[in-house]
Parts: sequence; structure tokens; C-alpha cells
Amino acid sequence: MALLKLFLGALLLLQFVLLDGAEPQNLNCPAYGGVPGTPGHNGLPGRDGRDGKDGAIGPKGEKGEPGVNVQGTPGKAGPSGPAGAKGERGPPGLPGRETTTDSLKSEIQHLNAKIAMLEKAASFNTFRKVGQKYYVTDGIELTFDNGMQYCKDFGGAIVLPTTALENQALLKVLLSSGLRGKKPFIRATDRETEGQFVDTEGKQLTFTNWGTGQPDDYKGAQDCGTIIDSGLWDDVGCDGQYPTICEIEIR
Ligand SMILES: [Ca+2]
Repeated sequence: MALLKLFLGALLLLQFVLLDGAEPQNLNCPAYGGVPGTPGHNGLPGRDGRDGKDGAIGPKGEKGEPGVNVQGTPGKAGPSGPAGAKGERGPPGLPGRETTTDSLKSEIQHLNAKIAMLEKAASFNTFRKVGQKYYVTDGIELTFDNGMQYCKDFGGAIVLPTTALENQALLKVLLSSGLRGKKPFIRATDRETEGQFVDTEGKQLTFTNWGTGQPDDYKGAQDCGTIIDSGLWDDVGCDGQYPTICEIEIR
């Protein structure tokens, strides 16, 4: 208790000293320190401070995953490249219109020539078809050589049967054209080699129909063949005038 009184007395003295020279207080009231009040409440939080400076650059991040492969739009066309090497020759084409036309022209020309020859053959008084050949005659009487030229002018030659059938056909022409007994020429001669009858081209005869004892080269002046009414052959003089029967081959 004594200490408390002493402590209070010291406080009073200190207050007095500290207030000395200040505005006069109610010095009439006795000084009394009183009991300290309870602490006040904490104040409200202050305002946010200003932003700080940027920090240092952080470490490099991990590599990301590859992106999706999406094709972009095509670019502009580039300039033309150099010319390529020449290609191999192609297979031949089909016949053109020109070839067909030429073929038709050729065929028409052939047909025209055939018609012309038929018209000539048909112009004779006697006209008989024998296989590919035509036996024709007007009964004109000429020497052997003139008869050959006469027939050649019609595209033929003096008739020469090469088979029994043709010989029979020739006989029919003879008999039907008023030449009975006139012994028309046939194109066989031995002028080159006596006794060896050949055709006018020198070829061996493939068929003959000589009568009995013929050819006899009568008086040494018979070198050309004829056909008589029986269809048999005889040799006569080439310069004699005998009817001319031509054979014309028309293909
Ligand atoms: Ca004779």
C-alpha cells in the first residue's frame, strides 16, 4: 500500500512537470490519473497499394504438340515448261475417204472398159460366150496376118480352141454364121518351124484336132490352120482369104 501511494505520487509529480508552461488547466480540480480505458478496435484496412514493377522473364516453356495438317489454298500457276521430245510414230490409220474414192474410180474405169469391149463384141453378127471369152465374127474374109490385126483392133486375136469344148463352140459359130465350107482361120501356124504348129506367140498348142492326114503342107505352101465343117482342122496357105473369127477375152 505504501508502494502504491508512492507510485501514484510519482505519476502526479510527473504530470505536473510535463504540464508546466502549457495552457492553464483547471488547477482547482484535484489531479487524478484515473483508470486506463479498454483498447480501441482495429481500424478499417487501408487502400490497395500501387502496382509493383514487372518481374524478371520466366524460363522457356515446354514444346507444344504439332498442329493439324491443313492444306492451304493453291498458289498461282508457274510459267510453261520446255517442249517435250517428239513422240513415236503412231499406227497407220484406216483408209481415208480419198483412198475409197480412188478405189471406186478405178472400179468404175474397169467397168467402163468392160462395157466398151462388150459393146464391140455385141456389134458382130455372131456373138457367142465361151467361158471367159467371146467368139465373134462378121464373116469378113482376110489373110491370116490381116485377120490378126483386125481382131486386135477389137481387143482380141484370131480364135484358137484350147479344149474340145471350145472347139465345139467354135464349130457352132461357124455353122450358125453362114461360114459353112469356108474354112475360117484358127490361130495356129508352123511358119517358124515347118511341121511344128504353135500359136502366134510361139507357145506349144495344148489342144489340136487335125483331120486325117493333116497338117499336110500341101505343095509346101500351107503354114496356117483352119477349121472345117466337121470341126476338124486343116492347114492352108496363110496368104489366102478366109473368114476371120475373133476371140475376145473380157474380164
Ligand atoms: Ca493342108
